[in-house]
Amino acid sequence: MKEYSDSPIYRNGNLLILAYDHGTEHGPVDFEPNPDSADPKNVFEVAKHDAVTAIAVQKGIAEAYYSEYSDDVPLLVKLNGNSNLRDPKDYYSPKQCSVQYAVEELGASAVGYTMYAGSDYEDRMWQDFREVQEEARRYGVPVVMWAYPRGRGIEENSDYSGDTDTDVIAYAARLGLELGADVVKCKYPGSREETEKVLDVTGKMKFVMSGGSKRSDDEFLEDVQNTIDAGGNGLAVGRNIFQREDPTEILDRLEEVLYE
Ligand code: FBP
Repeated sequence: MKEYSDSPIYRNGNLLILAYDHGTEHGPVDFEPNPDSADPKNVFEVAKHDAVTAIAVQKGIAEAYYSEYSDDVPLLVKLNGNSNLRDPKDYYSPKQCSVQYAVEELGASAVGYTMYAGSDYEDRMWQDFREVQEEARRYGVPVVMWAYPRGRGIEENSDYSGDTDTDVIAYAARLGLELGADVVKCKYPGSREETEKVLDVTGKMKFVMSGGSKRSDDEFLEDVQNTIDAGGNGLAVGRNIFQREDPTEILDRLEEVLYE
């Protein structure tokens, strides 16, 4: 990992990535609670809030919309992704974009890559990540690993209770450090204490919590506060922002938790 302390995706060392790749990962069903969120322009408008340090989108959304917002929010291009439509034998997330294209053509300040550790295809993903990580170093942009352990290796291992087992999250987070990510993004393990156990093994790498499905303001803010109190650096969040009709209030509160 590298510090990249002057990267625009950090504010006081912390970050809030507004994740908006759900049209690939989950499909339009995620826009139903707030139909305005189906139009990327509306979500780019939300990303202008000072609490947001980067917006994470796939290349097609970046190509079509980012030029209008490049003065307002740094861009993180999600380099791989997949849909929920197919029924894979096991999890694999193919690359659709190179770091070169993301930085030179789209204006990215950072790149993101989903790693499904525990899948039958983990070895292919390690190879893909290696290319991403080394190319990102050449361009001097931080790499955020979406560390999502899942697949047969975890499902069939009786030592683990699933992909939110703290040991599994900690293992996946550690892979981020070992493989050269600058920020690792993990599922919330359920409490401050469990988050501390994960952070015990992530070294100098930054750690952000994944937002997860929409919950009440208080429940969501408590999870974020616990992450910060445990020593984490923020969050990458989608549904808990864009599924709210007016996300300003929650972003104001997040700004206090993350940066003040
Ligand atoms: P949310 O805050 O909505 O959970 O978004 C974070 C994120 O990592 C997105 O980038 C991604 O689309 C989604 O979660 C994947 O969720 P999962 O694969 O766990 O269903």
